[in-house]
Amino acid sequence: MVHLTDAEKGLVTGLWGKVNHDAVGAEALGRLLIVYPWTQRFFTKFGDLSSASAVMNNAHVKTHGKKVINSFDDGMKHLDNLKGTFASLSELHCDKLHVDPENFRLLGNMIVIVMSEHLGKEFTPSAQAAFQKVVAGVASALAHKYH
Ligand code: HNI
Repeated sequence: MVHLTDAEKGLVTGLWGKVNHDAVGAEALGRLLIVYPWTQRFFTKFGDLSSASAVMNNAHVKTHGKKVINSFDDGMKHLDNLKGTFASLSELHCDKLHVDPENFRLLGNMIVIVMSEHLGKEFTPSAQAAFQKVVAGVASALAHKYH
């Protein structure tokens, strides 16, 4: 269970409000598929993922990245109830999609990297520490219903 102080919550929601969510989602999913190529096995229907530029320009990656980040954004609005917020998605990823929950942690790290790229110096070490708690919390909420 992750716990954020009020100051950390203010920090993460403030910075989250400054980035383009759809762009962050698309870039984070794209990086996941490039850095950890075995994650491509879940997305064979996306078509050409044969090179880094093919992945980053793939329209399906962009669309799915937006979908994922919209859901992540929902979590940002419910930092005190991540488990409840992601309960049904946890069941879906376990029972229907068979996604290994380790992948949620990997994607969380990609979201942090892309946030850092978008925010530059504003993404201070304290901001990163708070944000890492959020992505860890989302990953553990998404893994919560696994059996
Ligand atoms: Ni994920 C579908 C949210 C991480 C593989 N995923 C979804 C949907 C949402 C979603 C929302 C759409 C559900 C629906 O159609 O009802 N996924 C999230 C969130 C995270 C996440 C919030 C983490 C922050 N998903 C991942 C990861 C993988 C993943 C890390 C695999 C590496 N997700 C999938 C797959 C689908 C999916 C596969 C179905 C895609 C499709 O369209 O068939």
